[in-house]
Amino acid sequence: MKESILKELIENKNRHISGQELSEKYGVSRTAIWKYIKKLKEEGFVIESVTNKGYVLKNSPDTLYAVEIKERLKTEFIGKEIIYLNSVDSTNNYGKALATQGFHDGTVIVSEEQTEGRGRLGRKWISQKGKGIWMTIMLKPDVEPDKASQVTLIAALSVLKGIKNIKDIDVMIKWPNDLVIKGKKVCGILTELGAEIDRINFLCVGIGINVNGEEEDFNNMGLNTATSLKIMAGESIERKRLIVEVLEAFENLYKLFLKNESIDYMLEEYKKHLVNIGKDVRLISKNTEVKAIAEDINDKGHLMVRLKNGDLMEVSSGEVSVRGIYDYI
Ligand code: BT5
Repeated sequence: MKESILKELIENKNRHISGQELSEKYGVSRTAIWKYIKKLKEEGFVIESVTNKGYVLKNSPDTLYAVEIKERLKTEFIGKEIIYLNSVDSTNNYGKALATQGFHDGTVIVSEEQTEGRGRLGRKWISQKGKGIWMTIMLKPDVEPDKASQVTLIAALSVLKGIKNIKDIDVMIKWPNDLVIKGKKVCGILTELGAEIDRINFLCVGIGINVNGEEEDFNNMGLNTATSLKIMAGESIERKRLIVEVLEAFENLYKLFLKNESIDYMLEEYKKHLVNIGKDVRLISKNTEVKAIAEDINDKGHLMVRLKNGDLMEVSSGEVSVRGIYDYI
């Protein structure tokens, strides 16, 4: 109900809407309407109330209510449905549960905080309340399961484009699933797959972006390898705007992927922003560790590395963990 009232206020930004009108429309008392307005004000919405005229929205805080994101979003199907949560264990967990009930292709789950945010291989993803974007895009791509990992690269480039559309900062992609600024991690992506041998049932593309976290927050959490856009840009970034930019960029790239069943159309652009090329990497699998030099990304989204003996080897993100000697993890 609170979100419905907010939707009315957004749609009627140019006039006062009376408590009477809202109470008739939603079949609740005027006192109930007043209580929802009070709650919204407590959350930081600036709502002017004028006797005998009603309410008008003057300003919004940096919350991520679905109605406010949808109002700005110009996409065909990504984010047409948005599930907004105040708190959740993990938006990817929520997405996987949703997948068992059925969902609209492109549904986005976004939460103000995650209490058990996840990275890859059981690692933790710290997701401070209100300071970042913790969201999952739910997809049903009609492509073979072995192409699913390419969606991680699409998500990475979308986040990069979204950030750059707002602020020209020196953000780079670290294959396969990180974005870094000056060697520190600002975004991580976790793509999870529900599939049969030859068919994808669903894909959860989890995206975590540190937007307005402070230097001391990360230090206190022992995350000295992390940074935020605010730290790097020197000013706060509006999270809603960034979500809109990222989802719009994602839809454009993802539609081309579905059409071509490949990411070759975006490889050139992707590689321009890659930190890995020419860097030493360690390929870590269960019992072995091999040193190599990253040379290229191929059209399957795999990393091509040059081994010490001169052989070129193709590495997919699922097979081994690639860690740069230069980096932090
Ligand atoms: C990732 O894993 O980078 C994937 C992170 C995906 C997070 C999103 S948020 C929405 C969705 N719901 C989820 O539950 N997850 C997704 P990985 O490459 O394994 O990196 C994990 C490592 O990054 C940790 O071991 C820490 O060292 C570091 N880390 C944890 N929290 C961080 C943060 N907020 N910022 C930067 N680094 C962090």
